[in-house]
Amino acid sequence: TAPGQAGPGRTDVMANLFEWNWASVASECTDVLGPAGYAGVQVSQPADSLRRTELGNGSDTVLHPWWEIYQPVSYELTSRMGSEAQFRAMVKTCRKAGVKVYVDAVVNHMTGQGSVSYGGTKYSHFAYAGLYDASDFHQKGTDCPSSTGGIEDFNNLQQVRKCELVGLADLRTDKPKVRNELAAYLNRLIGYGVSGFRVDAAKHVGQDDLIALQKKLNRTLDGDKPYVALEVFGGGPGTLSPEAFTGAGAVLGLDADIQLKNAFKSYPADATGSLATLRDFGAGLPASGRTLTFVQNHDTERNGDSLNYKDGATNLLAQQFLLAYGYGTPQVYSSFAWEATDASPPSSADGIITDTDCASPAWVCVHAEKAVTGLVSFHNHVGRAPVTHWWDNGGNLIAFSRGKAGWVALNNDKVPHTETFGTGLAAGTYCDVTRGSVTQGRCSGPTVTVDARGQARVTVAAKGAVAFTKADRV
Ligand code: LAG
Ligand code: CA
Repeated sequence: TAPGQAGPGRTDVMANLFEWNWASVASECTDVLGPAGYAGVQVSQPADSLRRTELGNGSDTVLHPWWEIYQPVSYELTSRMGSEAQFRAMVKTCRKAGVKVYVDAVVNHMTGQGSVSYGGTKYSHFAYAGLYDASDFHQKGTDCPSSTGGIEDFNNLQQVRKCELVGLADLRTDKPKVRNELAAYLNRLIGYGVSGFRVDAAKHVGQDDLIALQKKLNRTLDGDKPYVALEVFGGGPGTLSPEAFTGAGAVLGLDADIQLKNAFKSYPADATGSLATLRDFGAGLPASGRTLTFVQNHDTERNGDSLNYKDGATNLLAQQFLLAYGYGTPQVYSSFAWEATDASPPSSADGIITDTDCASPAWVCVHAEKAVTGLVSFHNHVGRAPVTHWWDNGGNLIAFSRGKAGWVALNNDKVPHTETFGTGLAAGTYCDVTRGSVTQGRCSGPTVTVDARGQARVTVAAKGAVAFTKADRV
């Protein structure tokens, strides 16, 4: 099931508040996400995880890197983000604000190191008190054919599924007991009001085990099947490709974010690609209804696959395009600022993540930028109306309508452009939602006048956009 309407006037836009603590997610749902029209929020891996107690080798300088959370040690919900009570309160608060909660679920593996956790779970490698023992994990030789026990060949089906991903203990997801433990964990979250999951390392679980696991899941509090978005990197052959997983869930748009980077900022770094290519955005990619799309996530913002917040106005413009165009279920990523790729989120000395402060340079609240919330509203208003009136200058100025419901122009050049565009909208004066909004019939920002032929003469600022829908008429 695609993530549906969560509240009045909402469609499917999700925010991804990576490594925000539960208290901060809750207040953001009430203060920003709900009012701005977000239908959902993805939150970080909530199960108890590794808490490092010492630094590794010389190049290792961060005690509590962001990736500690990808090493679960039990399904207790005490974590860097808060307590189980805070998690439950957050889900309740978000649902009340009309925002559904989607959880990042790690089902492929348990921790690969350490013996200390945030919640105090007793564990060692392959032995997790009261949960799993060595017989619940794939083993080198018998199950995993690589010499090291790790995945050495990412195009080898057996290695990808049954060897260790970066040394993380690989669960026997084909074993009934393991499936039952995983289903019990996910059903507990569903019982707390969670609406679905981003499935970490889904490629390494495999289609059959993912489908079997989903058969054990309950309906959500809204009576829907949980929405499932599978993390499957592109590049793998056949069975290992994202397209081959769409029968087991939606997939993350991990090729789409590469294409967005290439359109907005191609190699070499100071080149700009061309937005004109986006006329066919989605061509060759998994079906729109089966894809969770984003400009970046926590991996790609660091590994160079995608744009990131350091791209500033270019990043915001790409977010605006994704929300306007209508390929995939759009998700907007907001997290903390970083220099080193393994940096910790703002935390206490012992790794507990502190409250998000969008006014501090330590956090980057892309989802709350007016340029972005204006397009969230646009996306909700135009619904499924088709892309029409496509216009481009062959380079980095594009414009299009969504049926008769809305019109947008985007300029990725470093200079402004003025053109006469066919908007497909009725004659009238419209509020540009990238900079203003309509209250009591007045626009708080600039307006655009559409004439009787549906045409408008518009100046689109350098690295800027203009957008309005038929609901933004003043
Ligand atoms: C994912 N999707 O499939 C996550 O999106 C990605 O962020 C996770 O890797 C990975 N799979 C496992 O859940 C991250 C870091 C890794 C980190 C891992 C586990 O990118 O660097 O590995 O989380 O915390 C770290 C060390 C490794 C070490 C491993 C096991 O960097 O050197 O081998 O821990 O001890
Ligand atoms: Ca596996």
